[in-house]
Amino acid sequence: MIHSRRDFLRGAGSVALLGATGGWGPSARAAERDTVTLHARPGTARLAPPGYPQTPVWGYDGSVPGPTIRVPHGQRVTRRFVNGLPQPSTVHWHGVRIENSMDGVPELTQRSVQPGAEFLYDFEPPDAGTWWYHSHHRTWEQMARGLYGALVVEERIAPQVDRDEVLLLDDWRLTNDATLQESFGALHDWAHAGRMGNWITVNGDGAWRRASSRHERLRLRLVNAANARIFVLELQRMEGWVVALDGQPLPAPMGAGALVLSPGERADLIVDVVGAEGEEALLATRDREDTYTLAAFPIQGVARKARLPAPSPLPPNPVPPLGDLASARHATLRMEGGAMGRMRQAMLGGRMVGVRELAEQGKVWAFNGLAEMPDEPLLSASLGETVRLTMVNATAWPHAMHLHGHHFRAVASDGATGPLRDTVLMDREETLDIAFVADNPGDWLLHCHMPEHSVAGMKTWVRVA
Ligand SMILES: [Cu+2]
Repeated sequence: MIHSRRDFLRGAGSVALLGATGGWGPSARAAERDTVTLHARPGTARLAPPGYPQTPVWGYDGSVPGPTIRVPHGQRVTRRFVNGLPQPSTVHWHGVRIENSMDGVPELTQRSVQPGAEFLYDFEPPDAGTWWYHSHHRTWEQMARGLYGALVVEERIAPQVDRDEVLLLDDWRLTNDATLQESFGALHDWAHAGRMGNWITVNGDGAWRRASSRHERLRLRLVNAANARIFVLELQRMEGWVVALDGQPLPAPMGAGALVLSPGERADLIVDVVGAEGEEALLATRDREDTYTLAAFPIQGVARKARLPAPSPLPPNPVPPLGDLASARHATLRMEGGAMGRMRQAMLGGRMVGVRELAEQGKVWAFNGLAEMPDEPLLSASLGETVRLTMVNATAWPHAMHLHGHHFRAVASDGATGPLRDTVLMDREETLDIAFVADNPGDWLLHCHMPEHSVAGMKTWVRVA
């Protein structure tokens, strides 16, 4: 049984549907029969080093990561999602400025897909770039079990590189026999940094390595697929540029020095291998004083005598420019709670509840004094309107704030704007203004991308109509 896009959606979600019913003529039904499946199911993965058993995981098509979906810009992505899990699930296409009914958020844009049921995801990504997909139901468990993969939309005119590698970074909380620690939903994680792992993988491999050659040019598409780990990245014996953040090209490539990638974020790098033959070029991460290799590129041979010239910027995507910020629709989002926080009470189920009882109900954070998904949106914007949000992190923890369906820019106090992002890391006690053009109709989630924080109170939504 295929759940069509005309499936019941609550509230204003149906507004977005009016435009989505046109594709269901006879030809669409014929195409549906040939549609590639994306099958969420239990599987195993060799996450731990040789000598350890394989790890039972949940993966798309049973693998970690799921299949990399690569399409040329302008082509539709069509996948028949089949839920072979023992729980309901949905697929969220992170960063894609997608039509609302395809966004994969349970109870906001679609009903959860029950075990054994299916849902047809069918959309044309408006932007070229590096995107990814992951579960959006019980994300704190399902993403940690391995339900994620990459979605690459190739530029019509791609930069000249010798190789294009997608590197999905993740960490896992493994036991000594390489099974996942069944500590999903631990309130201690929810109230602190989230579910931090003890074993890091790249593309599901704890020792990812590929041969390279001197002066070879690589495009590295980095995705932070971890629940909670903030990766501080560095390159060794590779030099180059960041050419895109969160899938959106930078107007000018910037030096790929220190790079911080919080959960959900991506960075596209173009790098040259500059080490000597016999050395290893490395993508590494720093954790306090330690440096840990994520991906190794042993250097064998010479690709060319000298480095290639610096790359041109990637072609920009059709994201509308911000309107006047002084007259923009404005809302404030105050983030509270967590361990070592000052929150003493919050609204839950229509009444004010003290922190002890909140914790008993699995709620330890709040947005604007509310410890659950609000019935009313944080703000309602008219289609095409510029929106400015002031986010106040009044907690003792960093948070990776993610807006669905749109890309935004940070706005400095002098009015200067940053690069387009769909996720932004906010430090403890930081206040940050972001602005975006509300050009995508529907109901859109705004939440912390550390799923332990989101489920425990850090989510709200905006309406664009
Ligand atoms: Cu958070």
